[in-house]
Amino acid sequence: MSYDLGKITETLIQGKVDQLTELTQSAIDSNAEPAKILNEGLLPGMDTVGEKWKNGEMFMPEVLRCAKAMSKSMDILRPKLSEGELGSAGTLVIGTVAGDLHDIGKDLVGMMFEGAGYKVINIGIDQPNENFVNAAIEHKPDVLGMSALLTTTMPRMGEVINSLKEAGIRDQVTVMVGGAPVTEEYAQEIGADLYGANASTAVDVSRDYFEKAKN
Ligand code: B1M
Repeated sequence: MSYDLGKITETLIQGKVDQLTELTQSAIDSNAEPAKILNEGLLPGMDTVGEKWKNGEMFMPEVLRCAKAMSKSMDILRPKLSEGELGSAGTLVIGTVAGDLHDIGKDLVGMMFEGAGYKVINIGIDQPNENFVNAAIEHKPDVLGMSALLTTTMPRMGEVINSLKEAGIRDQVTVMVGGAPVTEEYAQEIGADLYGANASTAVDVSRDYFEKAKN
């Protein structure tokens, strides 16, 4: 049996969910290294999807299909990847703030981070402030991400940041905020480190931040 990582990349970019799942499973059955399938098959595909979306060559429904295809393949790979392989780029904890049930954008952000090599812990929707703080303590993520889609729930993000300060761990985690009503100015006002305008730029902003921090 043989496998073709280029075909995996191409099929992901085309958003063919079932075909990508089959190709991923067949690569596993052919004894391909799971990390190789991820790093040389799926991740380059997700990078291209992010680029195409940013350049206006792809639209939201297509991106969502690609993200779904990626996610299904990750379901096959995840149990076979070691901790180190899965989170080679870092860890993201992400959730939607209390009182807010919107999850499509948050999940897309999570999937794009996963596509960029992050281990992603998605704590879900309508998460009380303390759940973000507890998740930051438990998982020690590189990035703690909060999503809010309602003007009425945006203030929860600043409250979580204050709770992180009170817990004495504010300087141990990079906070990213995003969601349709959230702006760069608002992110600064509440003391977040990073603002993600959309799922693709969220990954870029985070990469740039950690690159700069290294130098
Ligand atoms: Co709601 N809703 N909704 N809704 N809903 C909006 C947000 C609204 C703008 C619609 C409108 O009136 N035009 C409006 C908010 C107004 C405001 O506060 N300014 C609104 C309202 C009012 C409500 C209810 C109050 C309606 C009601 O019941 N009267 C209610 C509230 C429920 C609650 O949360 N407590 C409600 C309910 C719902 C549904 C449950 C029906 C459904 C959600 C389903 C779900 O998520 N599973 C829903 C939907 C679908 C929408 C709209 C139509 C679409 C949201 C969406 O999924 N967009 C939305 C109108 C709109 O935005 N056009 C609307 C696609 C998604 C990919 O984009 O979520 O923006 P988005 O995410 C982007 C970026 O924002 C960014 O990246 C994502 C990908 O590019 N991003 C981040 C998001 N989080 C990020 C985090 C980051 C970084 C980037 O770092 C951590």
